[in-house]
Amino acid sequence: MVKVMATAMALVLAFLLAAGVGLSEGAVYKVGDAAGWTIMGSPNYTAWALSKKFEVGNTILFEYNKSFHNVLEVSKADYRSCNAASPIATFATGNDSITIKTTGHHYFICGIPGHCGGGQKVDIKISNRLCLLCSPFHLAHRLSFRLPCYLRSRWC
Ligand SMILES: [Cu+2]
Repeated sequence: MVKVMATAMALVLAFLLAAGVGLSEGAVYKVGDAAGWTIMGSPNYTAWALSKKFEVGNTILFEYNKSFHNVLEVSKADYRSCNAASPIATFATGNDSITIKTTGHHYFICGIPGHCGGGQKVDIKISNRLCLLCSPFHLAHRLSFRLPCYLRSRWC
């Protein structure tokens, strides 16, 4: 009987973990939230990005008026200098979903002259999921504890 109970609990735990991973992997983050991807009102995309905990498999959604903006994935140097001349990738539909497949920084700017300089740029940073120190916190985060999130952001 004890063994049956243990097996049942293991199954429940496995299910919770799988559900947590699934939710995390499929998460969609709309850049700028309600404001979207714009220069109107000078949204602070740095603060926006810092308020999220991105993970591999997450989707970043850029919504904007394609007559006025676009999305360029660029190198770190081009992100810093707002150089739109040599993008890694270009998106221009006005409704671009970009799934982040690797850890590290992913830099995006608007390629319309003056917009990146005006703040229309965002750095999507994804911590290394294999960080040993943080693994227990990742797990806890999936189970919706808030404090470990804070610890994780400090250490990874
Ligand atoms: Cu723009």
